[in-house]
Amino acid sequence: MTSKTLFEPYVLGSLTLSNRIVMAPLTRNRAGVGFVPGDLAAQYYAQRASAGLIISEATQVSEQGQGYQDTPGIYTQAQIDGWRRVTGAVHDKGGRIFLQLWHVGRVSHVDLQPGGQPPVAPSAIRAQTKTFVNNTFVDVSEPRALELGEIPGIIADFRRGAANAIAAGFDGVEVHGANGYLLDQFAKDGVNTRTDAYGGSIENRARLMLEVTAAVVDEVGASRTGVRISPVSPANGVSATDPQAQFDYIVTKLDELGIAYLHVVEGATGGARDVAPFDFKALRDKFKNTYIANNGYNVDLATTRLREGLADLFAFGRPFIANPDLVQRLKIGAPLANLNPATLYGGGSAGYTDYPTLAEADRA
Ligand code: 8OZ
Repeated sequence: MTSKTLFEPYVLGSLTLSNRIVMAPLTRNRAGVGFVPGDLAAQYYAQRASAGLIISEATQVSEQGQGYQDTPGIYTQAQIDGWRRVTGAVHDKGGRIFLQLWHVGRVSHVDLQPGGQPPVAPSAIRAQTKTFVNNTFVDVSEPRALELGEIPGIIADFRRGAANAIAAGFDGVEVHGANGYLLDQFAKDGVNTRTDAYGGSIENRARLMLEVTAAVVDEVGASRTGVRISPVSPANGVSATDPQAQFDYIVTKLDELGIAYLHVVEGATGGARDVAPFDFKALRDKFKNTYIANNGYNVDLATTRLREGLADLFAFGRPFIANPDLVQRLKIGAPLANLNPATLYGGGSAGYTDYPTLAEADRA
């Protein structure tokens, strides 16, 4: 045991973070025309710049990669320019920010897809889940299976997204390999029934996530690359018969790529930590760089895990929404404000940039 605390600086690759608390990626559906993040987004992220590291909301790498209304992209010049204002505002406050690179795969709707086409997936299996489109929650559309010849284009989209993110001033990028989106769909056998090089064996199912990560590393460098996984999360209808073997393999290979961090959703995303038996320590032991732990942490649990050497950084998601000064509140043991679920997804400043800090609340 050591006496490390969450509130001390931490060196992540070439960056020094001011503390060990990470703002997890949070989808807020407030991008403007052209899926460009606007001034409110810059204000929202800057308000949360006291996090040791911010990971942006999931950001699609292509039109095809979009699954919900008004989520931002990172494939046009206007999007790069919009994000540059966000990164500038965060850096001006002394914060650090990575962009999360996203392709939703089958979790989409024809109304969001180029030419009204079906969403793409490893296999033509519809997700039992809903998406938010045309201002309402609807069932996702029936997907089609990606052809083998389309896979290089998907990898190229992630590569371009990574390059664009660096051009927009991000400190690095996180590959979204979690929560039942495209890369997690390929990794999990309940959803991937392919018989080519991207399905069947553990190695084949891991291939897309690893090839995408290798391309991103090649583009922006391993020290600016992280990957998020959720081995046992049933999010968006995925399932795996042997997640331990699947993710032991994936993490071994991610370690070989030398990426800066591994970000693990431990349990069901936003739900029970013990949804299924899984040895997360086995992943930690296979990965030598930074391990970011996520899901239902509080200061006590995070500090215990830190001192046991089970994680280096701790990502908090929903608590950051209503507590822009979450780090300070956790540090002094102040009460946390509750978020308003009605303003989570979509809308304007209400429930986005109007949650006060403790000091602002005291003055009011
Ligand atoms: C909530 C609503 C829409 C998307 C994830 C990107 O779960 C998401 C997401 C979360 O990773």
